[in-house]
Amino acid sequence: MKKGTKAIKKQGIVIKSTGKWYIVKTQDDKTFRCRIAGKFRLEGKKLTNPVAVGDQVSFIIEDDEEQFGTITVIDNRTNYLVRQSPRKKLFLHLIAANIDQAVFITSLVQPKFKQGFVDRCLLMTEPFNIPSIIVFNKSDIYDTQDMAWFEYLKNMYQEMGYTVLLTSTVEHKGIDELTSLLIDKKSVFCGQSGVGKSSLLNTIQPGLSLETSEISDSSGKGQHTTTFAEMFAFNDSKGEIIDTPGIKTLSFNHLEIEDVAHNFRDFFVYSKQCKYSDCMHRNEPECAVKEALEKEELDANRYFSYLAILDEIEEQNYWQRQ
Ligand SMILES: Nc1nc2c(ncn2[C@@H]2O[C@H](COP(=O)(O)OP(=O)(O)O)[C@@H](O)[C@H]2O)c(=O)[nH]1
Ligand SMILES: [Mg+2]
Ligand SMILES: [Zn+2]
Repeated sequence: MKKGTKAIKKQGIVIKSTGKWYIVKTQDDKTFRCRIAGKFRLEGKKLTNPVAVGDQVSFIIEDDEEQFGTITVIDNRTNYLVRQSPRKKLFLHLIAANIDQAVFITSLVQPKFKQGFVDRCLLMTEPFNIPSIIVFNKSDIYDTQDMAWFEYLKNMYQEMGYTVLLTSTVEHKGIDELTSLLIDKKSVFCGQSGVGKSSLLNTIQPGLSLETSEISDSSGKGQHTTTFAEMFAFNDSKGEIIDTPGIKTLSFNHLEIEDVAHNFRDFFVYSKQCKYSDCMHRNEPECAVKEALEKEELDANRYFSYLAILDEIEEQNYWQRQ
């Protein structure tokens, strides 16, 4: 701050996070490049990014002309999406904060579908009860078998209370349906790379021109790669969308195995009948979850996702607590 000037405090919302800089937008539509001082923790863990896109913050203007400031307060979050930092194993990474709903983009083919990834995504939204939409993109290249698979998955996730959509940017399928779900909401878009997240965003918001496909052209000019999360107004500000970088693997280092069990909502109907109240549904006797699995009332892949996450967390917590 310039000598002799009085600190001016402002409030705004973080619309972009580069790790080093946070772009904060004020009520009067001005943007400031802000830094943050100090260390921040969440759920007892250090964060690679203390401030997330969607955060409501207060900041001091350091240079009004250059629109540069320092964040001093992060308001309490109504909710957030968090995962293990992909680069620093002991750190958490905030994906987004204060959202109305999450849109998880997947495809059954190109790239090959990973149900475990979807189940991990839902594990991020479940603790806050954030409404989640699962989008199956690239329907134009699904064969009959894929379509039957889609119907199966759709029924399963719908029964659990999630919204499921089938889309194709090539055939403009399901786009209007998706668009209508975004009106007046702040939605975060997540997905593994290659599923068509950027293509979908370009289709629902022409003029956005996000770069698509993994191969960028040689000039590299005017290209927009999603390296950082970024929020933009959708449909003449009838909503907001937070675009996030493609996720390779989704892991959690802030959870206990009980947290996982409590957040698989389809298990919950059965787990009340388990003999032991702390049953983790692995090898315990008289486990109602495993009985439901044997009767095919529960999906086997959901159960495999669950077991994989439990094992991962147990191993991680074991090493961390040594
Ligand atoms: N067949 C088909 N290809 C698509 C569709 N949507 C996107 N793609 C292609 O999938 C590739 C990855 O798309 P992109 O939007 O960059 O995916 P992102 O990594 O999730 O952002 C590109 O080659 C797109 O042209 C679709 O609905 N059908
Ligand atoms: Mg992309
Ligand atoms: Zn059990």
